[in-house]
Amino acid sequence: NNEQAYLKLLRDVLASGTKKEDRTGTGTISTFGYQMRFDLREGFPLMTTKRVPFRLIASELLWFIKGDTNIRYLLQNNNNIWNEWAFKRWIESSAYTGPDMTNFGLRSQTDEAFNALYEEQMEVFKRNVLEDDAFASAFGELGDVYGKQWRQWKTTQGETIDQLKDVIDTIKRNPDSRRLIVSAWNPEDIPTMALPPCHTMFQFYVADGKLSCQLYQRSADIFLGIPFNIASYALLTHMIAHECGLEVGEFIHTLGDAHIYSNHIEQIELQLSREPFELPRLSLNPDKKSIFDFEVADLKIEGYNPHAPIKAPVAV
Ligand code: DHF
Ligand code: TMP
Repeated sequence: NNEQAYLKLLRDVLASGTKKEDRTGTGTISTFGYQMRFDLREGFPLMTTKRVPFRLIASELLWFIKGDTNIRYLLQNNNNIWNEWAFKRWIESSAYTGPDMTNFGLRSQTDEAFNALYEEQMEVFKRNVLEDDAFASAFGELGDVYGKQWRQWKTTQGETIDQLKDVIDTIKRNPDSRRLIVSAWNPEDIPTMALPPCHTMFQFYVADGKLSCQLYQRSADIFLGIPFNIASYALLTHMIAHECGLEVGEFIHTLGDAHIYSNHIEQIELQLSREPFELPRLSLNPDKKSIFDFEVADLKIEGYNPHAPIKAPVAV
């Protein structure tokens, strides 16, 4: 089934990846250029060989669709996946006066006393983003990341382009178009971003009444990021097909630097020792017609009975 494409990626990179150092200082095994195809009619590609939290994928995607770039909304949805990157900006700002948090990502993995201090600072940070409006607008921000580029790409004329709305309108009016593209990669804005976009640009394709989507991802954390990215774009494709009255086709995932972090290898061996179960199904609230009206409760996954979660440290 669909999950085999991902398990093959794990096996291929383990078997034939090259050792490569990286920005985070963790170390990786990496390959360049890789493609997976997921037939969305076969089931929803939420991996079953470890539990992947769909709720976090749904709230992150709705956050992109809202055009939001502040982690406050994620925190309000009990979603902590972007905290480290906002926190990094906070501790590097001149307003931060707490204990030294330099290189917290790596240090918290090896130094227990430091980790306790870090967790305490992170709790304070989260509380401030949730409760203090001024703090949230200054330090909950990730910069001009996905939501901004999808919904409000700024032009040289001082106007904005709603790429997401435009692409949906074009799918409805001119489904044969070969220009159904949304780009998050905006070179001018990269310096403002806490992390330059990993899922860089995506294209839609309509044939035989089915909507397909291909994503170009420049950098891929195969164990932690990729299962989220696959489910997120599968969900987006379903939502847009729903609005446009189309069936779903394929999700095609094209990777640039596809890497396994050196501290994820045991976890991957455990995952590869497991047999996949049947994939779940997605159910979208039929009363919501536009993707801009969906809320978390309108997106439901049914029949998901995965293996246990597998924890791994995220490279910051
Ligand atoms: N940096 C790196 N090094 N890898 C990433 O995948 C990544 N992803 C980002 C931001 N920066 C990144 C945004 N997406 C997790 C998943 C996706 C994600 C960030 C983090 C993650 O840690 N997933 C855990 C569960 C987390 C939870 O339950 O809160 C997992 O086990 O899948
Ligand atoms: P980089 O900017 O140095 O490439 O680091 C980004 C890391 O985050 C890299 O390991 C890829 C990973 N990543 C994903 O795999 N998926 C995502 O959606 C995001 C935001 C990051």
